[in-house]
Amino acid sequence: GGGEARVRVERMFGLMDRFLTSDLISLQKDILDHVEYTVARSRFSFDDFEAYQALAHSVRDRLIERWHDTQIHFKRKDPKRIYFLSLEFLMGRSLSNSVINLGIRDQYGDALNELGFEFEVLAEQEGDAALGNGGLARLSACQMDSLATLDYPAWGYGLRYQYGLFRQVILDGYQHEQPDYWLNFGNPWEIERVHVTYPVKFYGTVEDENFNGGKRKVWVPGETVEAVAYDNPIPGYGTRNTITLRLWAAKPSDQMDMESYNTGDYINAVVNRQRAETISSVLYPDDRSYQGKELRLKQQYFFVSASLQDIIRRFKDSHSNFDDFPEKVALQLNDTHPSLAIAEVMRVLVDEEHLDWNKAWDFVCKIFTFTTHTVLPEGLEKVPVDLLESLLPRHLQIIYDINFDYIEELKKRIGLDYDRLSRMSIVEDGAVKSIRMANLAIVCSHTVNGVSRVHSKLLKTRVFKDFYELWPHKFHYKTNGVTQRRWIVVSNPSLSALISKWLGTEAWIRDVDLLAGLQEHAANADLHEEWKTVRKVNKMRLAEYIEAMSGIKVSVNAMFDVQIKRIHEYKRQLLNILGIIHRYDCIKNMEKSDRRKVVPRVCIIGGKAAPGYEVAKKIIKLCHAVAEKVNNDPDVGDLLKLVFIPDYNVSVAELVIPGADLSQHISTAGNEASGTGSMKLLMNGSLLLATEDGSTVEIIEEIGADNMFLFGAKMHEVPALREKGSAFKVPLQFARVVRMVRDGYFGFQDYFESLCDKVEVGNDFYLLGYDFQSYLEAQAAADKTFVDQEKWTRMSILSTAGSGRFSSDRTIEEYAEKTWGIEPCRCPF
Ligand code: F55
Repeated sequence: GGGEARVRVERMFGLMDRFLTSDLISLQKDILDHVEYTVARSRFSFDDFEAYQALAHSVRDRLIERWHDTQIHFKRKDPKRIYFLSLEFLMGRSLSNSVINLGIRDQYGDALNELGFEFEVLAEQEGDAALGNGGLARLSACQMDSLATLDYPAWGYGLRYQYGLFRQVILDGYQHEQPDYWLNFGNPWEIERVHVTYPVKFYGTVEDENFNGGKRKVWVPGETVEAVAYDNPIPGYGTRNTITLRLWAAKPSDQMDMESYNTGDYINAVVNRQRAETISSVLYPDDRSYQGKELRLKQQYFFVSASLQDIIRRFKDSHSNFDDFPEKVALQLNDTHPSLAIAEVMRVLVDEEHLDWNKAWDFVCKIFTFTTHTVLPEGLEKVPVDLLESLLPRHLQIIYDINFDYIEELKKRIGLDYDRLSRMSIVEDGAVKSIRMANLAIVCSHTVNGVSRVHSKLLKTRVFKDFYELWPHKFHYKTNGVTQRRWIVVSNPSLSALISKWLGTEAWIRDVDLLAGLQEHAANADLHEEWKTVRKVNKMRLAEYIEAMSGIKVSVNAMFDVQIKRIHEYKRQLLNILGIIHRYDCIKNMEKSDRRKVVPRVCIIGGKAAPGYEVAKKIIKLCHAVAEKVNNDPDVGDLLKLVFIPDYNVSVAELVIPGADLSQHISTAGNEASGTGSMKLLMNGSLLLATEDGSTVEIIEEIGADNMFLFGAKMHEVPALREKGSAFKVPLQFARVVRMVRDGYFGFQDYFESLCDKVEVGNDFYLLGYDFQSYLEAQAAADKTFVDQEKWTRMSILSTAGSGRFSSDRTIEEYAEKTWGIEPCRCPF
């Protein structure tokens, strides 16, 4: 037996080429082999898309090798692992990011050139993986990149939606939504694990069962759906480590509908089985009015249950009992969306593994950590008890039991202050009795993190004040960050090369603090010239895209002013548009001879409105109506253009950000928990026009207020200003531009009426009127600076130089050391 096995193993090793090599010939041979055998096209006849597919498969092969080695290494070392649970990951494209992190971008470029292809052209063939809405989801993606790069033993878990975030189509200036068929053209970046499946159960009843002379609860579920794993390898940069993002897809289970086969209605039974797949069919657009929907709750539990079965199976593979569970497992809740995991861990440990309730509770309190991304109390998730009771009856009981023990403890701590007790309860006894998911997450996690310093302060003083007073030690923050691999190296290769040249090293790609080394060259004339050239080329690329998308020709000598983010009232795209109307109005009313003094602008706005968010949709329409007027006015010409970029997503961001001279982050102070777009733009040398909100407060500390254009009410002033309502005077110019919209100057008078009402004195919740004057002043300062190109360029260099703190590498290191208690586990080369 043993001898035969050895012979077999030796033969297998003899047949293996060891690892794939990445010299020119090997890459070309692999690409052509994939053209012929994977894509099944002739190697003498294939188009750009097929070339992309083959190229992607050759990269995938190289990812898989490292990924296997990493997983074996983790298994052998058995370190404490971090499991990052998130319902959203906004990965964007994978090709460029992968070859850069693998360190073979140049080799691929050369290999393709010889075959008559250009890497960049093929990279454009890839569609985005858009399994998320906005900042929260892109943050997860950046953090996965940092976890891999910093060698942490980490797994991401999420849902493999069949349809990602809707595609935005603009017709006559109105937003329409279309499904995102991202899987129709295949996905080379995932590995289907047909054998990694788990049953996930729903509905049914809870029964009492005799056990060891006593009683215990057993859940008798009514429906079973199968979760199938799809693994997405995430390569680190400058390391062999390649970690896993495991996404679950729903499939009908073998156990489903067995009886109905006997009814004779076989066809119906098979057709009905397919309904199981709806669970992972579509991503919910960030839309509060959708709270309390059964499908959403099903998605949450489906992904939580499958992930925990997987995590517990992995733990049991190398442990014979649960004693070490909290020493080996950390579970990170990305917002409240996965917080059913808390009840699920209790259920599995108590009902299935037969641990004592108190022991299980002790584990829960040691393994869960929670990060919240909102400042709005009304943004907090609530699940109606009726819904939970029907879908997950045992989980509801467990949540009630947790709440009972917790409230008893609480009474001992704070006495019988019933108002406070009811505010802090996990169960809300309102018109609709419901579960407060944030309260559940706070009670059961050992750490609650905010995403910026001011966000954390708001959590402590307002949103979660009661909890902070009870457990001050639980509350922390980790200022968000973004990965410089994607947001400089992938998306802005010429700036990347320039930075490496002036720093004399590429080490900043792993150690972003080195960017500060640019400061000493901030006044260097040679650097200025090269910096301006890089920026100009990026603007030309963006200008071409704008013309292709919208037919609008823009001048690269104009200042490119961008606001790209989800459309929300609090983010105040409306303030931007009203400012543009004011600019237009000024140009119109000027002496012709004065127009020469106007600094030309291209205003670029991009972002999606949630499908049910009427106000946001009206803002998009207003943007188009104003653009129509401004862009076709011969009095204006190149002095002002307004462009709405449709279907803003990660790959559009990669194009727009490097071409931005100025970027706007103008939320009403106290509303943006952090904001991460600002960090990407800062890294790319865009100057910021911003309010003192979320992460901008910390950006100011890094680059100094004189290197940006700040305006607006401060956070501490906002509550009083809202109360005062009409007590402050709104500038005449503001009244005038609102009036222009109201009077139909841009058409669609009736449609815009309600939008105008929203900013009328007394009704102006987001303080557009109050901030308008200082907004215009900040804009004027930006114009003035732009004329002084030397000053502008210096500020731009200092922006990049000061962006080091906003790398997700720093954020992840803080999480690892302070919150999760994990250590790097580096796979040897
Ligand atoms: C998605 C789904 C639901 Cl149900 C609720 C919210 C969201 C969502 O996309 N939130 C989101 O993106 N929040 C943002 O998170 C960023 C990362 O922390 C912050 O920078 C940003 O301030 C915050 O709005």
